Amino acid sequence: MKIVLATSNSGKLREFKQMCQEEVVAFSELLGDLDIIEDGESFAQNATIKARTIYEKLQEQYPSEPFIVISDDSGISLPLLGGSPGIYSARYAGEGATDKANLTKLLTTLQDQGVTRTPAYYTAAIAIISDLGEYVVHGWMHGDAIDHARGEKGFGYDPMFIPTHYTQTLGELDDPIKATLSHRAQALALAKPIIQMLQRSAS
Ligand code: ITT
Repeated sequence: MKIVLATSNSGKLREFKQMCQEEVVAFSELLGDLDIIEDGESFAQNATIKARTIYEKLQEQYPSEPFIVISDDSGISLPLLGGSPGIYSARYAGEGATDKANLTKLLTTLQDQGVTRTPAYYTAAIAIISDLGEYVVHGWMHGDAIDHARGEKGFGYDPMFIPTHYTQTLGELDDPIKATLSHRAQALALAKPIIQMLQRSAS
């Protein structure tokens, strides 16, 4: 059974492909480009909206094929900023903002407040949908946000995030290290038994 990833984010796609043994396919390979309105009020709601939208489109276009759809809604939260950007991480610098613009805005926000380092955490909600139902799991990664970008690895806010127990940012640490720590990896570890159960139930 095909596992379809309901994401257009190339950074997430790369990490999911590295972390999943099974073949995962980006929804765009089956459905082309689609713009999904994420108007939920939590990571879980937005993850469900994305997975449901893709699952319904797949059912329309491939009615006799079974699919498992997984989505990821994620973001970074700073207690200093009341949890911002949180679910608005992708549009912190405005609708359609680039990763670079969002990163720059968060760096500038810290610099304007004279804060060089402050606690932060990433959250990921992964929604899983098949004809057997809908599931949502969460993962978190804690650390500190700093007021300048370091390193080119990862994506998004990674150059300003130092995981707990590390001295380097996720922009400096290699992908396999991030894959042992990340919010996405923690959520995926909970998602995998559900995906396996759905695969077993279908066969
Ligand atoms: P899809 O909805 O198509 O999956 P998106 O980029 O719009 O892609 P989200 O709405 O979940 O995804 O927004 C996630 C935001 O949080 C985005 O700005 C990312 O850069 C940031 N983010 C999430 N996980 C991250 C990670 O592991 N490293 C760095 N930034 C991350």
